[in-house]
Amino acid sequence: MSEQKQRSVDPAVLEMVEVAAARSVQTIWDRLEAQKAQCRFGRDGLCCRMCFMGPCRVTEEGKGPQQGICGATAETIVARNLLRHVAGGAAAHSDHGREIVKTLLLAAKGESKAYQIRSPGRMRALAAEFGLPLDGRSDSDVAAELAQLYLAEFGKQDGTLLNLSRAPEAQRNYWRAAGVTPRSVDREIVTGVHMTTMGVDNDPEHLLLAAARVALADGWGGSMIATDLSDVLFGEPEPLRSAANLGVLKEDHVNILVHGHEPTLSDVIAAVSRDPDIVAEANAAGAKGVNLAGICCTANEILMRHGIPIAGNFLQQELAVMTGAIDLLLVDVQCVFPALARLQECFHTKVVSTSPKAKFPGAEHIEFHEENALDCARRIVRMAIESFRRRDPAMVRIPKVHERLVAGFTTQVVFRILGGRYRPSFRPLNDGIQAGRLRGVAGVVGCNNPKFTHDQCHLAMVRELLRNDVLVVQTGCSAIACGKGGLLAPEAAAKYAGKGLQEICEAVGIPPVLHLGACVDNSRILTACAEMVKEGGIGDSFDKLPVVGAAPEWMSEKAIAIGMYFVASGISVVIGQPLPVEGSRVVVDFLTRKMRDFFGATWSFQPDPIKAAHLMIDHLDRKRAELGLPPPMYEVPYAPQVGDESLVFAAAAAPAPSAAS
Ligand code: NFS
Ligand code: SF4
Repeated sequence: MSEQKQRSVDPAVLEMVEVAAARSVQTIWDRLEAQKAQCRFGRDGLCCRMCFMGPCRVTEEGKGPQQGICGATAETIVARNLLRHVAGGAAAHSDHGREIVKTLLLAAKGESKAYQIRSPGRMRALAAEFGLPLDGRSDSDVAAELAQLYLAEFGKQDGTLLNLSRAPEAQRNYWRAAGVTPRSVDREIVTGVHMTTMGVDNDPEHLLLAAARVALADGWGGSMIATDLSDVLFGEPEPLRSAANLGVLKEDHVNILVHGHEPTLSDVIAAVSRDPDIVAEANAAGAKGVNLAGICCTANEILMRHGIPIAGNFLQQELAVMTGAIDLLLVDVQCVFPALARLQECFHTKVVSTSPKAKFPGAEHIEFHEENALDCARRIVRMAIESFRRRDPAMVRIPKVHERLVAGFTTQVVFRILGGRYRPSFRPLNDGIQAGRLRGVAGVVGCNNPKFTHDQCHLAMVRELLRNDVLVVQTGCSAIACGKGGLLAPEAAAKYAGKGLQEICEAVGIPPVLHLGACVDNSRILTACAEMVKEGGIGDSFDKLPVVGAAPEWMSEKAIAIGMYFVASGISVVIGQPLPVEGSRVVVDFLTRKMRDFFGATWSFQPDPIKAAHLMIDHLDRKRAELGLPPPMYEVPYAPQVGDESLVFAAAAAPAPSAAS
């Protein structure tokens, strides 16, 4: 990557990148450059390491071997690799979900002081949904049975996932016909990985349908369980105000940065850091208090439940440490740069890992178990106070950049806000779509990736969608990008939305971009779509709804799993960087065209965020036309793209990589 290409559109990031250079500290962008040209076989999915006769690299084009040593072709290798990625992503979300279920069980049994059932109403609603008896039973009794029921969702050998009952009948029929109805979470992941091992499944379509089944087990299983039970345990989010970007760090406070994904510890840290005796200890060390801020998805979790500000998204994790103001960085699992612990050589920041699943050489490991959560949290906050005493004020450089935002929307909250307290309903949303005031709904989600100018694609895409009267829902690092970019602020509607969307936002009192939470909370998009179908008038299955998804700067296997469960649930998805499948025309064709025959939706790849937004808008307009809905009420000057929603991919036209590259 050339120095010319801008690294970010975020002024706080640009400032810190300069600070890093001045202090000769490496950043992710430097390490990307050090990689030079990346391997094209890997990029296109053509490298196979499934057995150790290999590794093998193949091409479809005859410029090198067309088969691996075992005879596997490009299409088999590409499809197998993709299935493994989906399994990796689904495993991450779902293992997180499992920890939340186990925490619910502890809380129900009264075995941890740190956790209570903060939303018994939601817990009972879930229990009722799955047919558990409620009459005359205590909350803890019901919660214990509910937790056992959910635990079985991971490991049961028979039946299908319980949450599938939330999907419209038509969706379930698609799944049945394609043979992708997920049975249980762990089973699908294990079977998927088994199918990819040497000499098992060779049929690309069969492998890709298995990938859909694994992904569905994530979206409707592991992730949805994580969302529902986090709401039960940590409280149902409510819309609240907060702020995002590095400027939320405070020079005169002990700063603790939480980074990772599981809300179990960060939620307790949030409580402990406000403890009067902890605050007194911080004062004694010369600080005004303890300031907590988050990075990545754990940040989204505590933002929407406690209003705790966000320091930044994925690409800002090491820059936050480079402010010299982070006294302790607490990490658990997922999306944590291994480079972080090494920053301790240059900065006073103490890096503490907590998950039994993730250790970082050089970091202090304080293993966190739900049973000892309070003691563990206190110990960690005290370490932060000690670390503050070692902070060098001369090294502190906090960019004075942050934006105000509103977060904390859930399917239930939207239900209530739209319909009012006495008649909660999705009706006003469906009405808005039917009348053409709203063109449709777009879920814009996913990561940052240093191959793209940081945050630029998220902001450009979302602004273009808003201008065209598309309501945007967000999660993960994309939500953080838009929070920092001012798109989650209350005044964003007046500034960025088209006329129709503005009218809706004013009438029902919502911002034009709804922050739904962390990446596991993409499951909220599924439940919201189910409510839209139930409300009626805009299609009886997801693939008929004017709804579309995007991940413009994705980088994680988790994003592949999410995209796959969206598409397999009937919601077409546009991603920035293509999936690593361009080495096989058969696989590209399946994902971008043939999946429509099975699920009514496809993948598209489009790195340009404006072009991608237009693909999405065209898709929404097409869905509207198919439903017999009127065209959008307000014209926006934008020329629709001609042609199919799936792009013609470079791989289909350009020569395949040669074996020599
Ligand atoms: Ni999602 Fe959240 Fe961010 Fe990407 Fe990583 S933090 S789980 S994977 S980088 S959006
Ligand atoms: Fe090569 Fe086949 Fe082994 Fe893959 S499974 S590494 S293609 S021999």
